[in-house]
Amino acid sequence: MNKNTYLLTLCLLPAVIGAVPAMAENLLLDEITVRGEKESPREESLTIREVRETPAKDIGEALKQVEGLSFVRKGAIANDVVLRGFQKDNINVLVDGVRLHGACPSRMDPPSFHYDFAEVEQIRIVKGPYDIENPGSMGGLVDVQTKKAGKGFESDLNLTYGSYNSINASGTASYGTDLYDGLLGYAYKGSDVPKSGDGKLITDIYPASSPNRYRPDAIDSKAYEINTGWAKFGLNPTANARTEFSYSYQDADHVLYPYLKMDADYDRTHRVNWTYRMEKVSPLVKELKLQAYWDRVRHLMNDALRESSRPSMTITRSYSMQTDARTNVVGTKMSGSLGIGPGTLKTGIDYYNRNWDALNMRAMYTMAQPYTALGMIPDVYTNNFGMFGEYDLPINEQFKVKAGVRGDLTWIETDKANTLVARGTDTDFSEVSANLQLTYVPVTGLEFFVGLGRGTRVPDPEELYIDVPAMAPQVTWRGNPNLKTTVNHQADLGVKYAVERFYVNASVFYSDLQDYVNFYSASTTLKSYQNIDASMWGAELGSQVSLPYDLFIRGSLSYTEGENKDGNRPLSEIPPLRGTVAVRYDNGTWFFEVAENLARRQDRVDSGLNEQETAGWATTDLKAGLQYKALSVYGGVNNLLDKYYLSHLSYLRDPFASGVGVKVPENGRNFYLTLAYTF
Ligand SMILES: [Cu+2]
Repeated sequence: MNKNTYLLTLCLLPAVIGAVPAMAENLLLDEITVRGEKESPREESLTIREVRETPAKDIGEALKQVEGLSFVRKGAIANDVVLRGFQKDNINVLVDGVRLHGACPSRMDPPSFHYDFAEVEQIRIVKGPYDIENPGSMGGLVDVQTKKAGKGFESDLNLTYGSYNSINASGTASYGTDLYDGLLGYAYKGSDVPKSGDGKLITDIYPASSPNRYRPDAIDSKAYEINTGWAKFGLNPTANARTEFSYSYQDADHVLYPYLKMDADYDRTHRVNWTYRMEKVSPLVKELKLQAYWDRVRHLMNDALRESSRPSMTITRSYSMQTDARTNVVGTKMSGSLGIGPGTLKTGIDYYNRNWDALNMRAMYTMAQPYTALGMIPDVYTNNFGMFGEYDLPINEQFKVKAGVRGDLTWIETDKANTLVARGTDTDFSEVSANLQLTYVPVTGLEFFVGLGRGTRVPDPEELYIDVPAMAPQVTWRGNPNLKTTVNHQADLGVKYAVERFYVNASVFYSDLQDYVNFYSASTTLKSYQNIDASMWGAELGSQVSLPYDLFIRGSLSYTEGENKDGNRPLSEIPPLRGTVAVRYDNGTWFFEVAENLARRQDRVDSGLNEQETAGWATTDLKAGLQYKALSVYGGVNNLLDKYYLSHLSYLRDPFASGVGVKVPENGRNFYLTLAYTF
């Protein structure tokens, strides 16, 4: 059997033996029921239980257990979500519908970096262009839903300790009555630098000659230190109305990014969200929702921890390069569900404004004026106004049709100049997105899904206006102010079979991408962005099954292929074929699980960016857990055999690549133990 058929067989195994009846009754079964019966085949979810059981350091890493999702590894934390082959602005990563962007032009702080696990209740994932409630869900949506207070007094404490002295400690306390409720939370995360399977620190990946290698005193310093605090208050003025106000502050310090040439000195994030919801307003108006939010990130990065910052004639500060970046977003949305005809019309309007400013200072940019501040992102304002409507029509017991349309107006304007654009340069976009979704249930438990969608996303301020000039032979990194909107025409086909103790979910998609924003080498000394015609296709397979004797099997398989049709070569940064199969004993009191993770080698690489092939790998994870009254204990070991391996998305394609062949390996064998106590 070759590796592909082996993977496929492993994943189908649960389906084959799923017909066997079983007896277990527990939380896992409930999750299987929810996934099997309530979720559309185009949706996935991840519960906080599943996150807590793993040693994942952030949401980006935790999501890798969902089929179709993977992440970009830049260091010990701050992993960036990849949905199928889509990443960055090709997907939306929101929290409670709030648009939160990172400040770093190198995505040191992707959206999912800015909240703690303890804030999270559940993560909802929509694959494909089927979310029309938000602008830009072109490749899909990841919406993190935060916890709210229950009735009475509740509190929980979580403490995880693991290899590399990693600590994740959090506590929440809440109190609620029928009229009002409140929740307070605090979390601390910190870790030393992890080691890969060859016993080396993940910061120790540079050749001795590289200016980007860590200084001896920094190579084994803290990998990150993050403090997060949050509060949420709710008021229910009537039985059918609720208003919520939440605030969160996060302070991340000293975060190492061996993937890049710089490290983060700090990231400081504020997030405010207010919502008002009314149900059963009238026979026509089933629901009315108002939302307003604001968030802000400040980010400072430099090379102070690297050899490149050693004092010299030109390097007169503690760094040779630094970027000071900030971004903030204000947004509002009004939406309602109306009972019109036999179906429900969901409609709304929304607006957001994002400001993004990044100043770059380099000792060596010009000899005459060292450390001149350059408008790397020239104080750009992005305004977006959108309207949407989605009609959900149940035709009969077997057929359900959903159709949605969304219109967006976007204008993006610079408030500073750089060497690429003048102050006041603006670009306008107007776009229509739409989709049609058909669900067919021929018999109970069997569901077919067909989706046709048109999703759009405008170029982001970085792709349009970024400016990092350099003197040849160094590579200049420059935006392209003439970029057009990317339009994705996608077809999805899904089938799900679910009975009480088992489900299997298979999906296939094809995506035709007009004006896909591609990063490319314009010359040997210039990297920029271009619109190209591209396509992606892929498939996912997932299943969970409950067997006799409290045994459970879970399997997943994901594949995506991307093609640059203009360049006749693969798209860059597409994850390889990947799968997991896990066997678990779980009697509701304690569990034990063995999981085997496999990835095929990725040989579809973009020669235009000098992308390199990545070898395949297999790792084994073990975990166990025990629940005793209010106390839960989880522990495990990941990468049991201490394999040295790399994810395909573990190095920067350029122009700030920290050296050819310098990749950030995955962690070697690592242990963790979590204690969770709920009052
Ligand atoms: Cu940064």
